[in-house]
Amino acid sequence: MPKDTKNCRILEPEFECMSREELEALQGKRLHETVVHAYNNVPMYKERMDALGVTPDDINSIEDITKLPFTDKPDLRDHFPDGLFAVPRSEIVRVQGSSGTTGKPIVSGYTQNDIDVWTDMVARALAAAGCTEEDTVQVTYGYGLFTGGLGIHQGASKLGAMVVPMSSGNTQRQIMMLKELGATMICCTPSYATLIGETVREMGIDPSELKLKSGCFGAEPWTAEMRNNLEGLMDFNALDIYGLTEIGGPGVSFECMEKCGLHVNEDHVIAEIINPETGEHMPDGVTGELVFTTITKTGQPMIRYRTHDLCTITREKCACGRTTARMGRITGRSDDMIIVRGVNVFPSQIESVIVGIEGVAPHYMLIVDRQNSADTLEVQVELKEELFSDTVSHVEELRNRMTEQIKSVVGVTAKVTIVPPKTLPRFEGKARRVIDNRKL
Ligand code: DLL
Repeated sequence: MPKDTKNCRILEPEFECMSREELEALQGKRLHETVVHAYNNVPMYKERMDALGVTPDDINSIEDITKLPFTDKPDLRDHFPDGLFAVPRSEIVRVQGSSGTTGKPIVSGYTQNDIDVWTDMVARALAAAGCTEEDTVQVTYGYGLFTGGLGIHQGASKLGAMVVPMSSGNTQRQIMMLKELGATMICCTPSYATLIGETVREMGIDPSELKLKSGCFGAEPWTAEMRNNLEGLMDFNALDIYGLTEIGGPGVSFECMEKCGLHVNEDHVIAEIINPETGEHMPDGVTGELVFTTITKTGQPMIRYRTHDLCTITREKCACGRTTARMGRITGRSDDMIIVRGVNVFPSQIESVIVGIEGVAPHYMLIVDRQNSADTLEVQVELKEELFSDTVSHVEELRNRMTEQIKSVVGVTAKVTIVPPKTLPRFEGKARRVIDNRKL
């Protein structure tokens, strides 16, 4: 794999490579300003702080952040659509949203300042993936309320790249455009990128006929094994990009070519890792729930927003030169965790087993059910075409191997079902791989 990493750029070294002391001083100052703004303009924050006996004057450095109350998704639903706006509606220039899994969407209001900040964060991410004005970026995230399409579009435009605003779907057409317009970068969910990569191969196109050199993939959890598989399919650098509507969309953090964690744009957000049960801070390197506080967002500032995403954080300097904190891959969401016979199971654990096995396609579904009061977990996997017609004993051997590995990684015995090639669902946006029939 010719992984050309020389184009990795640090767009704003004055912020991305600050010393920790300078960065924390800047964060403390911006945190204070944000808390003053939120306290004075959003009744929910004032009520919550008053209830804890905290005033904006108590918040002067990042250590003070633990004095502040948490915010969570139900707060956004309860104040839907504009109850958390901190400026008059006339100053809001955009809302973005996410569908969520239940009921009302989550929306966030952006001022022009917020759009500019977000654009800068995405531009940093794309630059780290090698993007310059010479590049053509095919944006295959959905456009609309979802932040993926417009977010990447804005960041790529800021860098002067040529944008191909495809939105998601219509895989054959995506590939035709990739070929004809010679995109050098593609941005979409990792599951959709995998489908595009497989379709490229099926169409008999050698990836070297495309000009793709890298892509920024996110909006859903994916594993290191999934990256290896994708890079093998497409012969490019597959980088992770993370974000959420409430905090500003994609670009909250991003991978550089070192591929060892996602750099948090710490001059715009403060990241904490907490114990999801107790709310206490966790030390660096220990997995916990990510919590973000925006420190430059004016339209709808978020204070200690609980993402429910689980990962670690390190503050060691990266070999790329950036000094910003790095998140490990998201290993799951605390609310996506399935509990099977009392054992916590994250879909990413199962993905790492399946995608690591030769001959098994990187597509799967997890079906949880309850029979005679006992939970059951079925893992449906596809074999690649060339193995499907293989000897029964070989297929049986693969099934046993997967069952054993799942048992040893997750601690639960799953029923592994092998289904014919191309029969499991494919996803053009975020993949939904768990079906829980237990109606708990
Ligand atoms: O998914 C924003 C985004 C768009 C990020 C494009 C990256 C690329 P939401 O729809 O609000 O926003 O969903 C946010 O998606 O809390 C995570 O659970 C998950 N997520 C986002 N990026 C990643 C990632 C966008 N790189 C929720 N790895 C977040 C794992 C991710 N999970």
